[in-house]
Parts: sequence; structure tokens; C-alpha cells
Amino acid sequence: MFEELREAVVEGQMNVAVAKVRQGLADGVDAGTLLREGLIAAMAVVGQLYEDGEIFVPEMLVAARAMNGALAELKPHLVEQGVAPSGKVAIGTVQGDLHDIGKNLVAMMLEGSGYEIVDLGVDVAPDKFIRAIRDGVDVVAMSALLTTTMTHMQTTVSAIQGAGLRDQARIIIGGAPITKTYADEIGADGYAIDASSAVRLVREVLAG
Ligand code: B1M
Repeated sequence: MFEELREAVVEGQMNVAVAKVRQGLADGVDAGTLLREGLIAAMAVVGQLYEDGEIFVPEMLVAARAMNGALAELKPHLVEQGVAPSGKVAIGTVQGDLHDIGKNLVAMMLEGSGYEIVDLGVDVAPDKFIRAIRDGVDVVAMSALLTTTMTHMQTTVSAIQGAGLRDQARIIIGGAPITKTYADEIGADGYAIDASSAVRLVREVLAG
């Protein structure tokens, strides 16, 4: 079943991927397991095929579309249980970067955990993050998937500092090339390796 789900995502068959997720849920498979063993594992395969030169950007795009469709189906089942905390989080993929699957997943988990989400989308310029802080968000969460765009996290932190707003919001970052060392280097308040750690991190930075 996981194999079929992975295959559907890798081949970009969104309707099949959605149907497999539905079937898994109906059979009582845990939503987190479907996410990890099916969807995220499929994206790792897609990345490998791309690196090996067996697929190209258009195939990656249709795989991403299938992944996003299946994710939307899983969304109501991925929410964490518990008391809804308060807080408003602006999330976006940094300037120059169009990858949004990880960012969407983090937004979804935060929303499910009771936070209000302002989704700034992809290719987000520093100004937009600044505007979100002026509009009153408590946390700015930045995502980057490319080694060439992660440097815009630094640019954004500096722009927020330059605007005199650094004390107005916590700044957290994540994405495949990001490390805790990098977060410390650029003066972010924290780094999360995945979506559930991001929920914990938001709780921590808002408490601290
Ligand atoms: Co791109 N791409 N891509 N791509 N792509 C990667 C990232 C790459 C590793 C593929 C490879 O070469 N193996 C490589 C980057 C190399 C590098 O920089 N080191 C790459 C490249 C090179 C490119 C292009 C440059 C290709 C080209 O055009 N020549 C191009 C760049 C476009 C741009 O952004 N300007 C490009 C384009 C694309 C598509 C548009 C086709 C598509 C994205 C579609 C979309 O997102 N809607 C795409 C895809 C799908 C991928 C791979 C295959 C999958 C990414 C993904 O969605 N992963 C990827 C290879 C891979 O990752 N194995 C690849 C699944 C997702 C759930 O994981 O995003 O890591 P992830 O999110 C995780 C964590 O990182 C964390 O939580 C999430 C959930 O666990 N997290 C956060 C993420 N953000 C967070 C924020 C937080 C906290 C945690 O805030 C606090």
C-alpha cells in the first residue's frame, strides 16, 4: 500500500495518490505513517531520480502537485490534539525559492495546533516579512530548500533588524539545507528539522 502510494506520487498521479491516502485512512492507517512512509519517502525518491538525471523539472513539478493534493487530504488528520495555544505565525519560503511542500506541511501542523497562520507563499521578499511583523505576528517562520536561497534568511533577519523590529517577533527557520549552526550564525531564535519539531519550537520561543 505504501509502495503504491509512493509510486503514485513519484509518477505524478494526483488522483491515485489521493485515493490511496483515503484508502489508507479508511483502513485505519495512522496519518503520520502515511505522511512519512508514503508522501515524504516519495519526495526523497523524486529527489534521487532528479539527481541521477532520470527525471527533470517538469516531472518534479507533477510529483509535487500529487504530493500537495495528497497532503490536503491528510490535513484534517494530521492535527495535534490538545489545548489550542495562542499566537500568530507568518510563514513563507524565502526570496528566489519556489519550494512550498515543506512550508505547507509546517503551516498545516501549526494551524492544527491552534496557531493563526499568515501564509506569505513562496519567493517572499524581506519587505513582506517586515510587513507581517508590523501587522502583529508573533513569529516569523522562514523556509528554504536551496543552498543558493538560504542566504536570504540572513538578508531577511538583517532587514528586520534594520527596520527596528527585531524585538517584535521571534524568528525561526527550517528546510533541508538548514542547520542549527546556521540559525545561530544568522541570529535566528531557532531551527526545526521537521514540521512537528516546528510546532514544539513555536511553543518554546513564545514561552521563552
Ligand atoms: Co527542487 N531541488 N529545484 N523542485 N526539489 C531540491 C530541493 C534538490 C535537493 C533536488 C536535488 O538536486 N536532489 C535541489 C537543491 C540542491 C541544493 O540547493 N543543494 C533542487 C533544485 C536544484 C531545484 C532547481 C534549481 C532545479 C532547476 O530548475 N534546475 C529548481 C529551483 C526553483 C526555485 O525554487 N527557484 C527546483 C524546482 C523544483 C520544483 C518546482 C520542480 C519542485 C517544487 C514544487 C513545490 O514545492 N511546489 C521541486 C521539488 C519537488 C524538489 C524535491 C524533489 C522535493 C522537495 C520536497 O518537497 N520535499 C527536492 C529533493 C529532496 O528534497 N529530496 C528538490 C518534501 C518536503 C516535505 O520536505 O521541503 O525538506 P522539505 O520540508 C521538511 C523540512 O525541511 C522542514 O519540515 C518539512 C517537513 O518535514 N521544513 C521546515 C521545511 N521548511 C521549514 C520551515 C520551518 C521549519 C521546518 O520553519 C521554522
